[in-house]
Amino acid sequence: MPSAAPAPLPSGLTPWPPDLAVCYREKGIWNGRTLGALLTEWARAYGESTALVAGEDRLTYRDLDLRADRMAAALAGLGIRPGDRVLVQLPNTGAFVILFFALVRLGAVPVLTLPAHRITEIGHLARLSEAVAYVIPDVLQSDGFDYRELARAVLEQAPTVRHVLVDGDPGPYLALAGLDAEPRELPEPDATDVALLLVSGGTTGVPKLIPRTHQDYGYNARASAEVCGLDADSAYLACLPVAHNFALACPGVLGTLSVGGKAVLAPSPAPHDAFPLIEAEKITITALVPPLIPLWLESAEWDPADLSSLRVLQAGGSKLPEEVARRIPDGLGCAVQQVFGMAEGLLNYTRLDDDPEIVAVSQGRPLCPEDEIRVVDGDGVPVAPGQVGELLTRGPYTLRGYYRAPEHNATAFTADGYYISGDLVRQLPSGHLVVEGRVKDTIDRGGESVSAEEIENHLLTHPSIRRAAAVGLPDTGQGEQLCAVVVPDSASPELRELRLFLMERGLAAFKLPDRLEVVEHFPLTAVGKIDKRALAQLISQRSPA
Ligand code: OOB
Repeated sequence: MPSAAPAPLPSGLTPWPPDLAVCYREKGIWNGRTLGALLTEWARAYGESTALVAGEDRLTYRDLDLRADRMAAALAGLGIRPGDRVLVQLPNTGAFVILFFALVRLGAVPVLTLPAHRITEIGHLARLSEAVAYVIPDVLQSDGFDYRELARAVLEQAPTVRHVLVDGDPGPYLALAGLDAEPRELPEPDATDVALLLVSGGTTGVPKLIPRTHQDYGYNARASAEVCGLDADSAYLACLPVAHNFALACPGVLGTLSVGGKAVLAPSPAPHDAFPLIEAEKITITALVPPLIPLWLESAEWDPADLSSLRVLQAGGSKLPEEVARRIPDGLGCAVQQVFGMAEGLLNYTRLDDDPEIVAVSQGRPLCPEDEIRVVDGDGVPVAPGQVGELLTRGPYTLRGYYRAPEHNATAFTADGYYISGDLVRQLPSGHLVVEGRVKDTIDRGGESVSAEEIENHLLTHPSIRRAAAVGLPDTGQGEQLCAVVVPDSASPELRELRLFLMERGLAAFKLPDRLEVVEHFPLTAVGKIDKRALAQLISQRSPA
């Protein structure tokens, strides 16, 4: 009989069962180090090397260590205490990294929201976390959005927020730059404590918070750095938001710092921002979400920037089409690494020495030998090897419960503590996983459930379709209509021709699209994945052609 799940601690962490905790410690996966103490160690080991480059900021390891200490002292002076939650909504700036380390040193818990979040998400997260402070930029150059206005709305909704700290012109609030005080002795948090709260990446429902402990997140960064072959000569470019797990710790900024490398922050993943940094800083590795990669491939054809330092392009966050994966080595002159990860924990990587075929078609295998995975059918029973099923997982850096979400937790985990991911996968004999879609990303058409992913893969084989999504639209007759939404390469196919094309590929008639819609761009989520919900909404506002 599986034992009942341990109850959440007052900090909101659902602990791992004692026997597994012992195992993770004995294997050295959990090593008792806090994230704040790690920065001290790195500063001792790599003192004068460049740790961080962001805009005008260039910080050595020693600078970063000192700046974090000074900010931690100032935050303590404001009355921010161990265990307090602080909402952080900063773009890719030096201030983000300094603040992150200041908070974890203090034992205060950063809630890492993304710059694209707005009042719906931030208001909810502020109330859920009962945050005592909210840290924002003034105005983002890219879109002119004024976060001080957002702060006003947040203060109305979340009475626990006592301080708004602004990187830039503070308006009526406090300037983050003013948070500077003589370093002082601060009690060190415990490595088993919650170090940070990540925001779940789902595109449906309200975001949930994921507690990550110091030592589980430290492992996440360190083991990822190892799998990516990072060392002191590595230069990582964070193009994606650093508040997202991928760019923060997979291996991201933290993994790079753990080996004495240089972390460079780009203001955006647009080639005109990223390419000059790759050239100037001799970037060796970076990470993108797949929708951005065709753009990089196109730009690399004419952009004069020298990208020859780049060794590895990590692709993750959503499925990388096989055809795009195959174009990367020639198009960008570097290897591709597929990363199938989740803020909840489990990370899968293709390895740098994997057969290129596996790298093109799979999304990697688990990072840690202690990651446990099961692929199950709708009844929770393991499927036959190689068959598609839902991925369940547990392990040393995978959550055991969302933060303050007892009702959701009752259905999001199995009785023996596996996280029910909602991802459909099949496992290759090598152990690599191929992602086949989401459990709920199906279109219910005339009583048949059609996988959106399956249709998308077929659509992408059409020579004039560059990007494709299959969405279900309400239909009184057959439940849902299957709508193919495409970004064409040049001239778009007609619906009739597309149906014929798919039929010739041997697709069953009930899987053929009822409707075809052409768009210039797909709406994207805060981190740049295709936002299916927004897409379906957009299309349902158009009248059928
Ligand atoms: C990453 O994390 P999240 O939390 O924003 O999103 C997780 C979900 C997964 O459950 C899966 O549905 C999808 O995003 N996903 C992929 C994928 N990587 C993530 N689906 C297909 N292929 C992939 N390679 O997205 C994330 C976290 C750490 C590293 C990389 C990505």
